[in-house]
Amino acid sequence: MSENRTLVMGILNITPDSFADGGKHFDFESAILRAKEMIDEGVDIIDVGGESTRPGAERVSEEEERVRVIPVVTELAELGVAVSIDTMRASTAAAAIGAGATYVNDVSGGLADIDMAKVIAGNPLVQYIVMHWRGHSVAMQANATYEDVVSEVKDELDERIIELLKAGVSAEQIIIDPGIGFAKKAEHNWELLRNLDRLALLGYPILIGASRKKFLGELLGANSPDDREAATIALTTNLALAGVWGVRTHAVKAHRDAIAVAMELLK
Ligand code: PMM
Repeated sequence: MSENRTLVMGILNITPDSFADGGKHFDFESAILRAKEMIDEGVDIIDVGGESTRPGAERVSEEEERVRVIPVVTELAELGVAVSIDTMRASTAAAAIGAGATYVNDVSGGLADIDMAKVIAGNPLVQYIVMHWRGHSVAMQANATYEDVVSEVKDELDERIIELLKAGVSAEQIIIDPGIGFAKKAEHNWELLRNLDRLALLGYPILIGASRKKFLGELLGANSPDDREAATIALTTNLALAGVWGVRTHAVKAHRDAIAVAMELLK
């Protein structure tokens, strides 16, 4: 899939309330239309989510989540694009894998559902994105306290990895993500982004989800997520230069272009 470049994971939120694209692709037809646009723009993986994780968001029921995501996962897998399911629930992950998803993106890194590790271990061809997390959305900003954010995120991810390996997940399945904006203040996000080489010492590929997030708005005075796109592209260029495995973004073409520039600079 890649020529050893950073991959673009395109965001497809089937939710009424995600911060940047909530409500835009809430019905099946508009979700598929948006996915096809992303495929035309060169997306590597489409990340389908049915539950908003923005700070303060309420959880959706298991049934509602499945009704939102499974038909979309099925259709996208049939179109031949790599599909990731963004879920904290083992049952949703299992259903999505059955429908053709080959990545499970779990913002809780397995902490929200103890059965998740079993599902991942039982599907050795599936890759598992283990994000750093300190509790559900309603409570998460209260947990944004660190002495040394880079060491703590690294150690907490390491604990998750040890548990996953014990449960039978293989090292080749694991991708790590520091969880930009999840129980983190702007200064924590920047500190992590400045020190990805320290997270890389864990020995796993790194995914970064910074697209249009609030810390970029705080830097620029940009309240609207759309006004944070240029800053997101600047970040992608640098992340590609730093050799991250993937970026999770709303726009696709601009990020493929930024990565192409970075690859040329690295030659
Ligand atoms: N951020 C969001 C949702 N899912 N998954 C990973 N792996 N990393 C992230 O940073 C991440 C995520 C929240 O953003 P959204 O509301 O735009 O989906």
